[in-house]
Amino acid sequence: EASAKAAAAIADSGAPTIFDKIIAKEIPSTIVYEDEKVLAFRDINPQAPVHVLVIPKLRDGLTSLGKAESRHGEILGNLLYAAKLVAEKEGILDGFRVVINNGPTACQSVYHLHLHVLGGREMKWPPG
Ligand code: DGP
Repeated sequence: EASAKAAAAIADSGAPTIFDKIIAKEIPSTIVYEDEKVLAFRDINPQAPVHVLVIPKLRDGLTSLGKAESRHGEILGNLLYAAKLVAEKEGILDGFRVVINNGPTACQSVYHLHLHVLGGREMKWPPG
């Protein structure tokens, strides 16, 4: 736990992540939606039949949601709207979940803000 927190503190410093390589298309991914500001691609380790990650192309300091400031309102709105477009495209508008893991205690592993869009099965509440 202590070393996970230390590792997270280093990751949260703003170093490039694997998502930068996915944005640059240096690493392949299965893209579901893309526009000039947002990229959505399938999670490599899916937790539901539909599991898509939605990320801002320009991170602008948003290693995690906990770093959000007032000026990030537009980018945060763009991500949520893109999540809806993904759900629509994937045919899960009637039932889907959007998740943000923030920090090591919530199992955040990549320090480039991302939304998880999950669906295609019955979703339980509360989540684990
Ligand atoms: P989180 O735990 O919220 O930080 O989620 C990070 C997610 O990123 C995790 O569900 C797995 C996914 N992921 C990590 N590396 C890659 C990758 O190289 N490609 C894809 N498609 N997904 C990745």
